[in-house]
Amino acid sequence: SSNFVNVSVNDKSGVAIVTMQREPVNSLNLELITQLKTALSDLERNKCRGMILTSASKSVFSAGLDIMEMYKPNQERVRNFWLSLQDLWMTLYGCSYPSVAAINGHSPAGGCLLSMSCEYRIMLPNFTIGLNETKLGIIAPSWFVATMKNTIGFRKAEMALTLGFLFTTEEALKVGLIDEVASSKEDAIAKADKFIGQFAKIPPQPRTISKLMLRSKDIETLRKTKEQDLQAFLQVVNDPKTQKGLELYLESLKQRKA
Ligand code: CO8
Repeated sequence: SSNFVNVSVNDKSGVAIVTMQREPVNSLNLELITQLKTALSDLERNKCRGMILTSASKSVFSAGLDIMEMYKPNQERVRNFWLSLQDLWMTLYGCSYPSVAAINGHSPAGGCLLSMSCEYRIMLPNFTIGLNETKLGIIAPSWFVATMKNTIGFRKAEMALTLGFLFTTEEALKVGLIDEVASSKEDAIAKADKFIGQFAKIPPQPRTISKLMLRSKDIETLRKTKEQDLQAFLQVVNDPKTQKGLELYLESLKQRKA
């Protein structure tokens, strides 16, 4: 465990709960991203039996990428920020152990990406989830898009992405963006344990190979185009129009509160 990520492993089941705890909204800054990636890689090395990703917050799973990482960025840091996000996604999307998102709060944009990268999603009622990038005037990268397409299918992904649609828990269940609704965080963890428990009877290697047969193409695509993807991101981030847009969005987030 580290300051923004808590890892607790159940000695009996071998299942790890990875809790994001960067207040107030688990926005993904360089440190949270790096700590998550380290935690997931450590679990891989220690041959854990399953991983449940959740949040310490009562109302937000993750608010997505930390806008402050992209607003008037230091060039060296924003470069590392994006490379570490790519790395985190490749690690989570391709991990060998069963992965479940226990979505106990709002999960927009990057929060939705993390959720979709798991194998199973359980969400609490009255929250929202989706790739809302177009609504913010930005474009979700191709690997965000691929992840959504793989989760809910072409047609539904196209509608969701073009509209920048944020689904309520009920809508997400209907469209297949989540798999189950839980009444509380404890219930979500219990349901996640139950999902992971099903693999106790399945030989791990065939399980992993099957998972990767479905997922490795998109992972390899990013691995091969990491640098181009980075350059495309940097170009967008450094565009004055993007900076103006982020500034207005930050102001609107503050005003919503006042
Ligand atoms: N980054 C940085 N700070 C944030 C973020 C964020 N993503 N989200 C919220 N905050 C800040 C708020 O400004 C506020 O700060 P302060 O206390 O200083 O006023 C604090 O966190 C608490 O936020 P709220 O008061 O809004 O908390 P609520 O519990 O009322 O609401 C929500 C939580 C629903 C998560 C709400 O904060 C929200 O909607 N946040 C924005 C979510 C969002 O749209 N994220 C998109 C990020 S972009 C992304 O992930 C992918 C981009 C990929 C392509 C990039 C190409 C350029």
